[in-house]
Amino acid sequence: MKNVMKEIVFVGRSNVGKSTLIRALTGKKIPVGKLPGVTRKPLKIPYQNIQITDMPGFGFMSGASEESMEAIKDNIVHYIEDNASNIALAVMVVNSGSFAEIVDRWAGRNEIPVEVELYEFLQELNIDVIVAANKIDKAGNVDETLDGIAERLGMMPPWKQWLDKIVPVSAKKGNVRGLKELIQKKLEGKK
Ligand SMILES: Nc1nc2c(ncn2[C@@H]2O[C@H](COP(=O)(O)OP(=O)(O)O)[C@@H](O)[C@H]2O)c(=O)[nH]1
Ligand SMILES: [Mg+2]
Repeated sequence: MKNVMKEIVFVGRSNVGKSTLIRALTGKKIPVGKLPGVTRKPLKIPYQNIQITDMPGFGFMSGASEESMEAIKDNIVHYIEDNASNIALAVMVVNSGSFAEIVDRWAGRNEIPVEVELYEFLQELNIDVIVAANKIDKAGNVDETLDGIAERLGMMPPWKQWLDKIVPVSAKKGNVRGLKELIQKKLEGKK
């Protein structure tokens, strides 16, 4: 075995709460942005015997050009490709309240949204992905919201069939136990 720290990458659109979530999971004070796009480079956070990587957020950012948004996406893809052998797990963070709407808007233009593309890309690389449905504190009907997310990622509802793939969280309220347990379980399984 190579003597390098295994890595968990956190990916997601800007402002979905990646940094807040990593802070809630690890207790480490990492920069949390008032403005989207605070995390521009992969930020490496050592945690226990693993490295957590806070990836730059992709998608729309006020003040960013189309090219720089594309460049961020390319950076993420290259980073993941280059480090695939070391990546034990990916956590894709989504904003529960807007995920379905964003996917549908893109689908209406016959386009694939970045997060769906990334989700498929991770699967192709055989990287295990957990979808962290964040800001669930703001969702009206929790089950309906989670069904909508699962469905748009190709997982047939009800979402409860996919408890090892999708987990509701509220990073802001510190409600992240389900995710913590799932991460632990997946890492154990990989030993
Ligand atoms: N209501 C709610 N707000 C959240 C939650 N998690 C993060 N936020 C807020 O979302 C904003 C973006 O969070 P941040 O962690 O910087 O997002 P990032 O760009 O994905 O790293 C901040 O104002 C957070 O306080 C959550 O679970 N619920
Ligand atoms: Mg961030």
